Amino acid sequence: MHEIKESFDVKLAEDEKYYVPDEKYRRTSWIGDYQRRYDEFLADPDAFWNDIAEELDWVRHWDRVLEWNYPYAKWFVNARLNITSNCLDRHVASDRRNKAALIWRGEDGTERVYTYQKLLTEVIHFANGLKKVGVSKGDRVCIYMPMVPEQAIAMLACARIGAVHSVVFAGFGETALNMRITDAQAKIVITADISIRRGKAIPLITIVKEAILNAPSVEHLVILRRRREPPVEMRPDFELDFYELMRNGGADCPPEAMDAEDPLFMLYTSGSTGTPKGVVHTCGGYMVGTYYTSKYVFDLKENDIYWCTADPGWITGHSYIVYGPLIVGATVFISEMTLDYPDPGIWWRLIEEQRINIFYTAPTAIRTFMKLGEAWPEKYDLSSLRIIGSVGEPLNPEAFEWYYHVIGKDRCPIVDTWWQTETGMQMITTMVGEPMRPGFVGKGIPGVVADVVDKDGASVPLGSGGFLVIRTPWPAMFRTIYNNDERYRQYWETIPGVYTAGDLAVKGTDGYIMVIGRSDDIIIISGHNIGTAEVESALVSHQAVAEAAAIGKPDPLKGNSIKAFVILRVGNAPSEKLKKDLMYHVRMTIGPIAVPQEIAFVEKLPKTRSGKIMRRVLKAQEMGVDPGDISTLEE
Ligand code: 6R9
Repeated sequence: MHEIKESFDVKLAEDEKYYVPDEKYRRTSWIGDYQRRYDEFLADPDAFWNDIAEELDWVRHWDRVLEWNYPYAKWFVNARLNITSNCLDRHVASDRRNKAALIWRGEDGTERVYTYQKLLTEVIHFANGLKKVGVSKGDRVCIYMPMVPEQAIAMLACARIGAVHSVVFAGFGETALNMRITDAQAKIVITADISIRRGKAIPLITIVKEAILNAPSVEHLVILRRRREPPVEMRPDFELDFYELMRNGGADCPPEAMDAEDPLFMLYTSGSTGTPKGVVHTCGGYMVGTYYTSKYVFDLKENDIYWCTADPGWITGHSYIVYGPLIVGATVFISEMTLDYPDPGIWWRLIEEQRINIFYTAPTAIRTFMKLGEAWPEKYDLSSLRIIGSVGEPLNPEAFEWYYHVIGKDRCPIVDTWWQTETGMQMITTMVGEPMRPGFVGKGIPGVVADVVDKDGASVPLGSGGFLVIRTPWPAMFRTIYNNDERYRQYWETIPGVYTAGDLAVKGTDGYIMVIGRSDDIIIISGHNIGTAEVESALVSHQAVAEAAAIGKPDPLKGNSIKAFVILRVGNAPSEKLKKDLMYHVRMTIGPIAVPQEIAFVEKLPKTRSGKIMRRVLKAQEMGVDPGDISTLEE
């Protein structure tokens, strides 16, 4: 998997800058005293997870919390449960029955509100509809839908009957979709006729039809018909209307009693090389892990309105739009809106209108807003915000500062959460109430033993860099890679005994962890290792720069040299002088070794659809070679 290089020295400018949140955060948060909770966990991990799991509904209690047979874990051994009982029935049986579970805002301004009762009713009907067309426990169902409530309903309906969903982000093209359908041997594909982006209808159905041409496992297409005039035509028997299927499903669908270790879903994640991997998550541990983190990391309280801007097509949407927040019983806002349509104020307007309390987004969005200027957020009242979160990429100090001051108004704690598709749940962050340090994600949450190690697995001393690992199993960990257990084991065998995340990190002198980037995103110049993200962070800290990507280019003398691609902030023009300024700026920030030899000013950077810069595409372009698998590329 990840090629492990020698450990590296980092010359961090360790400025001791912290932001200390108001004392009330610690006093009122679910987590309370982080260190005390962490010590409780360390003293007895099984008891720690046991107590969290006890807060949920189970059909059968577990015999043991954990059976760890390295690298294979069984969590909540022999327990039985259904995650939708905890997302829905549990609340419907309580005071939350009439509470809004989902509030959805479409691009055209349409708003739909689902109470917990309404959501349960629709999930049950759709689940019965799926049963009627032959879907049963263990069958794989591919969901390829835009960001509409029906996407969550389809996921939950699968979970209700024990079918394994494989959600594919609706921005993927036909080859990527076909590969995911055939690898999973999906029996049903649930889709929509169109998705709507920036006021335009994008025909999803034509992509699906191409994608299933060579996918003999597919028995039916279920189509959500959004376009009324004229409605898309259906091929009899093979194609089924989403709402017709729902109407024909009965009103009674007892939740399937799943073994805690039965698969709940699979989700493909792009390896930086090679084919995408079908990451498999199971019912029990994933439920406990996403419940615990939703409640404690976001500090969700009964009356909060929570907005995560991710698409459910990514793990962030699975864990922190659909499952986690619903298990907690929260009100989740979902919006189909792109961040700058109809104008770049739209997200802030939605926060004002909806009185959002907890907001979770990605650094790439934050940097885009930085580029667009403060005037947009300043037009709106953001005073409802209590906690703001980040995920997906390193939140560089400049983006942290901007987010903290301009959006959080120096008041809201930032939870910068490090985790992965494979981890299923948030793993490292600065818990609400703890001092925050720009550039550093923080520490392992209670329940997670995170560390930075050298290539032999020895802990690096405070103040040095190495590989980010997790030392002990956690409930929401993935259990395998679908049809490729060898690839699962590689994660645990790259550095024996621990889970190697594939990220490079630095352990600060205070134990806080800074994630530098993927370990494959490292450039070795004259024997010195430089993380692309370090160079990028330095560039972005210059007032003229909005975004930057750095790559290594082979150099006969130095091994590699750095080329940087830079997007300027509005109001700055490319010039030779600015190039020199930027080079000087990197020299002063990191040192001469990290100075890009070349800088190119660009309008756009190639990104994955989840917002991660695809440096490998830039590199291939630069070298004039084939970029390999680009199915995850944005446009
Ligand atoms: C949740 C998600 C995982 C990779 C991960 C790392 C990067 C995610 C981060 C972060 C720095 C953070 N990453 N969160 N890097 N700080 N807070 O994004 O999952 O799509 O599987 O990506 O994303 O490189 O290894 P996934």
